Amino acid sequence: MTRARPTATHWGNYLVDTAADGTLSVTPHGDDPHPSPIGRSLTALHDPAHRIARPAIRLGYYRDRAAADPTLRGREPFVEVDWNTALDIAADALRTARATAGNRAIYGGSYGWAGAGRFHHAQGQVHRFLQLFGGYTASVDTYSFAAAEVLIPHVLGMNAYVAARQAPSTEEITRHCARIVFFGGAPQRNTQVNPGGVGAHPGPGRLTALRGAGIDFIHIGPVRDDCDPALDARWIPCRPHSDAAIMLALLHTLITEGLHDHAFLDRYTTGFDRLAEYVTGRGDGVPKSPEWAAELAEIPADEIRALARLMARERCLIGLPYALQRAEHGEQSYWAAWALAAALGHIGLPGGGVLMGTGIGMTNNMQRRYLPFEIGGLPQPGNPVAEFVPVARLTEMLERPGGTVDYNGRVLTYPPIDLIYWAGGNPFHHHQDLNRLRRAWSRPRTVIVNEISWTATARLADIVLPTTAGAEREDFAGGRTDHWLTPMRRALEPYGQARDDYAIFAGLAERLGFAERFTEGRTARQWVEQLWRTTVDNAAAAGIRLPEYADFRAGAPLDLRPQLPESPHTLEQFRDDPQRHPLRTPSGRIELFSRTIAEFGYPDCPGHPAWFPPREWLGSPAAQRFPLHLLSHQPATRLHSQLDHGVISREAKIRGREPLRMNPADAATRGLRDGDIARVHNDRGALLAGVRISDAVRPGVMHMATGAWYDPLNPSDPESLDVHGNPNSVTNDIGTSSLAQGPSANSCLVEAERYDGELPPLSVGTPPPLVDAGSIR
Ligand SMILES: Nc1nc2c(c(=O)[nH]1)N[C@H]1C(S)=C(S)[C@@H](COP(=O)(O)OP(=O)(O)OC[C@H]3O[C@@H](n4cnc5c(=O)[nH]c(N)nc54)[C@H](O)[C@@H]3O)O[C@H]1N2
Ligand SMILES: Nc1nc2c(c(=O)[nH]1)N[C@H]1C(S)=C(S)[C@@H](COP(=O)(O)OP(=O)(O)OC[C@H]3O[C@@H](n4cnc5c(=O)[nH]c(N)nc54)[C@H](O)[C@@H]3O)O[C@H]1N2
Ligand SMILES: [Mo]
Repeated sequence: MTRARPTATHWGNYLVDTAADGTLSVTPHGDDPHPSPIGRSLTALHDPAHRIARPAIRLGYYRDRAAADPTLRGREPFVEVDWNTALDIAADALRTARATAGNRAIYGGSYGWAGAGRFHHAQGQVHRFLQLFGGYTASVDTYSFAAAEVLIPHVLGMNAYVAARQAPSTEEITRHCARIVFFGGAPQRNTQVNPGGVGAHPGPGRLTALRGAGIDFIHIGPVRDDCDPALDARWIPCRPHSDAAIMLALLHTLITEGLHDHAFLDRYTTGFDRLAEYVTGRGDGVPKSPEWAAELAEIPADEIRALARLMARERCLIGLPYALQRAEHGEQSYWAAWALAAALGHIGLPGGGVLMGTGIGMTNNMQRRYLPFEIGGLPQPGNPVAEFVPVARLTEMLERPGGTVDYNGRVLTYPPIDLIYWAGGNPFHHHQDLNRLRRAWSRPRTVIVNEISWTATARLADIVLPTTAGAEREDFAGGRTDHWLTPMRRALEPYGQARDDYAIFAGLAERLGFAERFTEGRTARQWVEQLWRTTVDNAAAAGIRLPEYADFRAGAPLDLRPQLPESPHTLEQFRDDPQRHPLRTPSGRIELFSRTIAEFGYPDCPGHPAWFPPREWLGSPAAQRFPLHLLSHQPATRLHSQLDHGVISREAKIRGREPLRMNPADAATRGLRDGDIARVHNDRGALLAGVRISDAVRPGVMHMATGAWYDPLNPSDPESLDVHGNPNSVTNDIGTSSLAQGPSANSCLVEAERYDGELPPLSVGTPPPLVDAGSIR
């Protein structure tokens, strides 16, 4: 055995060791009381069935370069070439794209989580490289939180993540909060993960503390175990997407029974009168009463009324997972939740208000102590191209060059994309309606992908550049919402001929004439040390002492918590003195009516929270043909699509297919039994999944994780069956609304039936067909 080396991932810190026969072993770091089992999947890192060993060029592209037929992408073998050839071809493609259509024709949004290290972060690398190359069309916002990212600044005058950090600590909740009302629960599985790294997982212990505090937990949502059983929450199984209606009806009860907090509303909010007009029906003749909502949500009106009274009685926290806004009109449930909290008057009091991002936030690591400094990152010189698209409008951008799209009060024009460069993300996992993306993806002349593994995205590229994984690099990790800084040593040798993203971009920059500006003359190791020095300096300015790099590198992960000051909450300061600490909204207050949004004039997002029936939900006409609502959630067994081939993810699959949970009644009417393979379909596509029958899922709903590698049975068929079970084979690719244009992954109706045919083999379990350059003439 060699000595185990420390590495860091978005789901925890581990020690990695290699036995003489090459097998890997992974041990969680001793500082972590509840390590994530996902770490065990790291043993698959050197799996030759999934790793990309050598640079590879699609056959037609190898022959014809940018003149190759782009519609053959994903249907031809790859030619394995040496690095010089691959980098020459990629540099040529970049030059050609820039010369024909300008830098705006290069799409470099490259959304994705990549790995955890600060220097080797793929997005930082690709963006810096493309900026120095003259720029690229960028993306804004995230698949996680787009609707809130655009809405919350209008309502609260602050960044949505800053607002999410106003979350009370576990201790404040246990001391001051009488009741938490969750819309969609607080899935503990999601607390395994933290962007940038997580030194320890205190979550389960905090849950026990919450449980012991005598808090009344209420969970309104379609899936019972979204709330950890340890909380023993009362479950109100509503239809998915009825949350905004329920919140408006709760408001209706508060208003009609005079239970709303007049003093709070008068002093701290604007526009309550406009909202109240809508809620009571004075505006449109439709009172948003409990009876009205009961029909939409399929829960008893009396239960809504009783809940409103309970919420008004004592300190109450409203909890929302991000998932709620990953839906058509996702802005509305989030806005309505803040309006409801304002009417209750608990905003800015300890243990009250709104907690956004429940699973990841409720037992979060920070507990009010956020890093008061920036961790060093690769410098970004600035993007000379000003054009951008909302991140989830990817397909539309490729489909409609020159077309326009509304976004947050602006009209954006889609640039004509000639070349896509992706590093550190997997759009053929994360984007909605993958069959539609596959068609649009065949428009640009060139697609370059830096990847570790043969993901669907790599298979759909022209130029595939094999990248090292985090455990194969020296770096350090640190998340913005974590209080640990972790050294990463090279725990494994790079697989095959894989290179760091940095080395790949340095090689391209050299060919394109800006090597010196890209590298600044530093080796990777020198950059890591430089970023550490920046971190040390930034920390020192905030009064926090960090060791020199050599000591840090040789030592254990650093827990900064004892040195972190308690962060004041903007909303508490605002509550204390709204004149001295106004919010940065036009009114200085919480905007329950936003003139700004109203003046955008969007028919799908008016000036106050409102109910809009989504196109796809159980209450829509479409449900007659497709009567099941498919909710796709974050996977318990992996990070998105990463290490889908690892042991933890694989063990949960059913005959190799992604599990799908459904209610016993829905299964029975379709003759489905536990362990069967189901074909899930709608007009957009079809997928195979393994059936798990569970009464934790409300009738009419199916619950399935994202991230199984998309595996179309026949890549020549634009509507092909996905034989592996990626929910985005059937999800709908529409914006949340004209305001945010966020992803609406959860607004998806389907039908399911038993799949009795012979089970098609998985092609993602082996590399695509590869040929040697020597055999081509
Ligand atoms: N239907 C549905 N779709 C969803 C969601 C949902 O709830 N439902 N959730 C959405 C959300 S919230 C998110 S955040 C996205 C996540 O979407 P992504 O962030 O795209 O998902 P990942 O699987 O993390 O993709 C990261 C990719 O980077 C690669 N990688 C890792 N390290 C490196 C590196 O160092 N260099 C390079 N070049 N590559 C590297 C990995 O192999 C992997 O393929 O998915 C979204 N999609
Ligand atoms: N293990 C693990 N943890 C992760 C990740 C991962 O990939 N793996 N990804 C991370 C990322 S990128 C993100 S953005 C976060 C955030 O993740 P979130 O978006 O907060 O969580 P999800 O798991 O997508 O969804 C939570 C639950 O919301 C419920 N839900 C969906 N729609 C509705 C609705 O209309 N009404 C109600 N009431 N409930 C609904 C679903 O049943 C679902 O289980 O998680 C992070 N945590
Ligand atoms: Mo996310």
